[in-house]
Amino acid sequence: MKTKEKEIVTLQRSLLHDTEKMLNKQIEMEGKSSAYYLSMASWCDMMGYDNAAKLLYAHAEEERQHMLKLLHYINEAGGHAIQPEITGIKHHFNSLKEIFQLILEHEIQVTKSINIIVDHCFGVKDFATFSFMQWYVTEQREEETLARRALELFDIIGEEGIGLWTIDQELGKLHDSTGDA
Ligand code: OFO
Repeated sequence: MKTKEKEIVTLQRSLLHDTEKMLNKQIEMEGKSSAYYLSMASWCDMMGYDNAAKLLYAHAEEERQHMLKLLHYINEAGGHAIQPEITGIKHHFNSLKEIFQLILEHEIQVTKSINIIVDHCFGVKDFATFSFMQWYVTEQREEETLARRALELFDIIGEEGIGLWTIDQELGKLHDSTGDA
């Protein structure tokens, strides 16, 4: 590339290389979340947990939006957002409760990853990305809370008799009350 062209490309970039790499890793994580929740939704659908399935289909769609939001941000900032390879998604689950346990574990990992990016951005004084990432910080708080609320239903209601049916009904209400997953 000629020196002049190089200068222009450098001027167009407002993202540091490290930050771009971290955001691309986060794209992959959000893409995996989307595929993971779609797989869970399909399992719930197949098992007849209609409300859990509805909640998880919506959740999968939301995660895709989280991925796209990052993708657009990177490209707008002069970087190159990479479409991630998604493999190794789990398709079989032991129970409805296991699904929400896995979701909580997964969301805690996502929160950690977001916090690392936020900490990095603050350290390198990339305040634009720091500010952009605040939306994800808030979102993670909500998503962890939702998974915890869902898990509480198993303790409060119990899985015996019509327990699982009732839990599925309550998951539907949880979904309606948050307006998302
Ligand atoms: Fe994207 O918030 Fe969950 O993973």
